[in-house]
Amino acid sequence: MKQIEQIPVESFRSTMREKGWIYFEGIIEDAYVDELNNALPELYQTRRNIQVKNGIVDKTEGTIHHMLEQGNISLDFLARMYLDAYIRDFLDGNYILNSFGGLFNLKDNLSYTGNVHRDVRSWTGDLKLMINMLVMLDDFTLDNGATYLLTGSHQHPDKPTDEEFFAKADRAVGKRGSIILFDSMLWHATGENKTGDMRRALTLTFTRPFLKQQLDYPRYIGYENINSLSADLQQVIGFNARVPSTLDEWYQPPANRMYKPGQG
Ligand SMILES: O=C(O)CCC(=O)C(=O)O
Repeated sequence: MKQIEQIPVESFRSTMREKGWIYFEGIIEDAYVDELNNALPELYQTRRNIQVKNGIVDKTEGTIHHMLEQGNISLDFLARMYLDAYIRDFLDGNYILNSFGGLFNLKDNLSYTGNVHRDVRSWTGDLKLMINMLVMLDDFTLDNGATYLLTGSHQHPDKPTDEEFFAKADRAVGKRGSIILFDSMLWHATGENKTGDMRRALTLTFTRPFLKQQLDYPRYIGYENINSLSADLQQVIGFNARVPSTLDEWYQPPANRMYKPGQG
């Protein structure tokens, strides 16, 4: 498990409490960023074909949803458990993947992520349910659409007006290979890309294990593949927090249960 501890957990905790977001520079080595970038076009095309087939085309160009599947780089990415100690601290223990996406922020072509939004729909105050991981696969600049983050907005239930948001929000300017973690209650938006080059990112969310995932990742990966996955991967994909669907699955000793101990 790779782990770069560059910020003491106590500082992480206070920054998340006060600002709601934190920047970790230089987490992913350059060659691996290249590997991720090289893998994205094929994943995008598969998903774009379905978006188009099903008429999901309004403001979706450049968006890649649910990259996690057997046989591509996403499982390897997840297995690296980047910033695990911080996510674990924020969510108070074991956590699972809620979504694993990617984004080509294209020139003059903002996707729906350019709308001011937050990624958890319920405001739960000090009880933290979800954290976002934004992985910079290119340098993020003011010109190519560095994310807008409204510092401190995770402390307030109400949505700011667009006017207030864009006047006050900070910009997530940073280096390729860096990661921003932010409280999913923080209001944010992708910035417009005015350059000729894509601004690529991975966008993941993690939750406490009892929250419903955006896609049933254990089923998508396949229950039959569980033994090919490390204990960390089984946990983070959600194999320890499944919902039984038959009485036989329900009546099991703890070690074989679909919903294991330690999942909240
Ligand atoms: O790509 C970005 O700048 C922000 C992505 C985003 O809005 C999200 O992950 O919810």
